[in-house]
Amino acid sequence: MKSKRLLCLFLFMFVVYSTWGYVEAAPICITLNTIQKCQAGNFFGEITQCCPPAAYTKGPVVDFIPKRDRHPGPLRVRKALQCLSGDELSSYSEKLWKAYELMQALPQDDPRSFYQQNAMHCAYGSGAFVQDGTGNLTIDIHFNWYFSPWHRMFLYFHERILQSLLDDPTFTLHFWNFDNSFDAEKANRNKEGCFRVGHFFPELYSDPSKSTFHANRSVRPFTANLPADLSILNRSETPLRFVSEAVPRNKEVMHRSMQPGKSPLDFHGWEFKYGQPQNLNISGGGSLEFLPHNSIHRWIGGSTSLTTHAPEDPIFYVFHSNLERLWDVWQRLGGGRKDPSSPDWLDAEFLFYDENAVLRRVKVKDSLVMKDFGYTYERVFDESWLFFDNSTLTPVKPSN
Ligand SMILES: *[C@@H]1O[C@H](CO)[C@@H](O)[C@H](O)[C@H]1NC(C)=O
Ligand SMILES: *[C@@H]1O[C@H](CO)[C@@H](O)[C@H](O)[C@H]1NC(C)=O
Ligand SMILES: *[C@@H]1O[C@H](CO)[C@@H](O)[C@H](O)[C@H]1NC(C)=O
Ligand SMILES: *[C@@H]1O[C@H](CO)[C@@H](O)[C@H](O)[C@H]1NC(C)=O
Ligand SMILES: *[C@@H]1O[C@H](CO)[C@@H](O)[C@H](O)[C@H]1NC(C)=O
Ligand SMILES: [Cu+2]
Repeated sequence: MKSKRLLCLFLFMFVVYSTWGYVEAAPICITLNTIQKCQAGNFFGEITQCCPPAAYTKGPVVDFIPKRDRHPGPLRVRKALQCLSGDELSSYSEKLWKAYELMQALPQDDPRSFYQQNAMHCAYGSGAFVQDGTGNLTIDIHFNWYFSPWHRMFLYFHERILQSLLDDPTFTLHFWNFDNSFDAEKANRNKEGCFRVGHFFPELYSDPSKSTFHANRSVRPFTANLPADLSILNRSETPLRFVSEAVPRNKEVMHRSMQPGKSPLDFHGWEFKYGQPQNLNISGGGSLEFLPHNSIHRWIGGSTSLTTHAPEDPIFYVFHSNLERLWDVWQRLGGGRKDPSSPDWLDAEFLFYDENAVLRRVKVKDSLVMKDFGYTYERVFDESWLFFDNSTLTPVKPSN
């Protein structure tokens, strides 16, 4: 444990006292120094100003080890939004809307504010952070293998802040099960879980009078009976696609994205190590990031299609919770699916603000097991795409 921690410290000292050209490959480490040297970002020509508020960059930095530091108690269950109903739906809606109202009401320069949630994602995603000691090598958590671990941690701290605002450590961010295009309710009536189609935009995020609403979306999420389109990224035109057309394509995309791949990088994305320039090639994203994730961003459209603004829409947090769920599903599917074993990935460190506005350091290697964070997901119908036969573009009847 200690020696790994030293890696990032050593790296920083080495870099400061010698020429960085000699540095061997090493993980990306965000330190207090990185945060303090935050600069204007540049995302494909958009100049961003999204550095953390200066008053909160003095430290301390406190290690966060999910298994040790999560709220005690039983695992919370993140549920599929399309199956919430009755009393559970009404009490959950009230809490959710209240939580975002409170977060949106925090001052802009409070790192826990809704404004700063977007800013943090923007800083990490638009080259505002420079690799310590390199002068001009910037950092990104998209288009590379940090995508899944970073977004899991980001959501986790977002959820802790919502819990703290509600003064309810059991509050749970649910998920948009956009990947389930198959209504399996009848066949699974007596089973525990959610088997309803999940590909329509969640209603909890569609009410203009509520804090989870965001007007800056394309027409698609506002169009009745229009399923999310997981292959929209791969077309130059973006016509509306109705159920019969989108469903087989979505299943095919999911089936393909969740394959073991030839190496873990096919799922996780290109390597990105200390000393390398930030990659802005979208092909660097792994199979989960590249198609389903990028397509959902584009399908919702408006500010969600812009990396530097996407978390301004509360829907961001619930479609990303489904993506990090899918990482867990992928790990458990086996069949050669294995996370990278390179220390350049495992020893990477990121900083986030917790519910007390304290900087917390989490390592990639501590983020690999979802349950360590204290939650799990409701069982849903992944068989929707799992048994898809891509040679015929038709679904195979799932065996239940
Ligand atoms: C970054 O810094 C290196 C080394 O100082 C220099 O050679 C390179 O031109 C710089 N690149 C940019 C884009 O400024
Ligand atoms: C994009 O679509 C083309 C034509 O439909 C297909 O050949 C190609 O494999 C697709 N690429 C991806 C990444 O889905
Ligand atoms: C992005 O990467 C892909 C795959 O390696 C490559 O074919 C493509 O030319 C790259 N695009 C740019 C703009 O560099
Ligand atoms: C949507 O948000 C983006 C990013 O903030 C902004 O550039 C754009 O003007 C907004 N569009 C509308 C219609 O408000
Ligand atoms: C079907 O999936 C397999 C395994 O991922 C892949 O090798 C093959 O190219 C896919 N076929 C089509 C038509 O996409
Ligand atoms: Cu992101």
